Amino acid sequence: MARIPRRKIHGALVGSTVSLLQSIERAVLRPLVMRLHGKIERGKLLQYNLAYEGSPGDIFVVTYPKSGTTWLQMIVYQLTSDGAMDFAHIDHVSPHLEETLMPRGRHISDLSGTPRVVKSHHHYRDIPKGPGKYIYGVRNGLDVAVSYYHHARTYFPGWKNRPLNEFFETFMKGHIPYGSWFAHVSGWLRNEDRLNVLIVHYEELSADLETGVRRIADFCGITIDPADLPRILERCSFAFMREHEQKFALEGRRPPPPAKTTPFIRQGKVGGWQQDLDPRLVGEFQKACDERLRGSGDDRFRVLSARDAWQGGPTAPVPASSSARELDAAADDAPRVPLGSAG
Ligand code: PPS
Repeated sequence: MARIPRRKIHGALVGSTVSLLQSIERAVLRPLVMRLHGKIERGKLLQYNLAYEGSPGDIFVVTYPKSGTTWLQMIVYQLTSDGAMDFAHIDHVSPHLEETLMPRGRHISDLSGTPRVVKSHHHYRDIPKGPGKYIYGVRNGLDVAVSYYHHARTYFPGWKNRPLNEFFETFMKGHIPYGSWFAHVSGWLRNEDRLNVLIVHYEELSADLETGVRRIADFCGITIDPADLPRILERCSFAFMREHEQKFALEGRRPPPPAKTTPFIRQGKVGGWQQDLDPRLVGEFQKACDERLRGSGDDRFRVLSARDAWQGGPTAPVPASSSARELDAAADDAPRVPLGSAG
């Protein structure tokens, strides 16, 4: 029988040890490190939130990304000031909690403006809680997904030339900054801690900006001087905000992305998804909507899905079925990556 050279045996042993160690790294160490990282991040968040001494005057503008956050920031700014456009970026008048304040160790109590207005994309469980006012903006999930895709193409490394279908699947899995849209929306609409939340639909603002603005003003305890109304409506219009794009786009507060193909104030349409998404994906989304958002049998989630159009009327908090709650808790563990670093 021919002898196998020792070098070969040695080589084979080293090879299999390396691949065993790689498998252990992939299957055990990496997930462990990620989980540990997640726990540290949660600890930091908890610490930050515990330091928050809420004030009834505080206003939080909260959304899942691409749901009309900037529009709401502009509405609140126009309502709470003389509306001058002398700010360099909207972030200077209502800073982004997790991208501008937290990383610099700045607290809401460090803000000097009155009222203190903060933007956040936090899930319900992560938001600093207090007696302030929380304006939660929601938008039909299909329009959110398409808008997020354009955002990803511009701001996320590696997405410039990837197709919408691929992004949509990633969106459905919640493997993007801020995780699952379904978990985000249902957590906020459920409002289990009974925060002072006003739900504002993107579709509602789009159908009748004046009524939407008045509803937000009422919620914030602001009386609109009739002389100011034309200015507020004009400055919150799509055309005006597009004209001042640099005061709203992400690159207003960081270097411009190399792959900017689409304006930040992009299209501003309701139902734009109908031109872009193929029916199979819409079907998947609708099924998930039925399971995750309508699990309670409550129709107030309807406007967010593919089938239904905006019917008008305010949205009240919604109880969820226990299965919807479990799904949300699982999705809530999605990595929290800043929208800016990834996009
Ligand atoms: S971000 O990056 O999460 O803060 O983005 P966000 O501001 O939430 O959402 C961006 C979308 O909002 C649209 N937008 C408007 N629509 C109508 N009227 C006005 N005034 C307005 N301002 C912003 C913006 O165009 C993005 O939607 P899409 O569908 O991409 O156009």
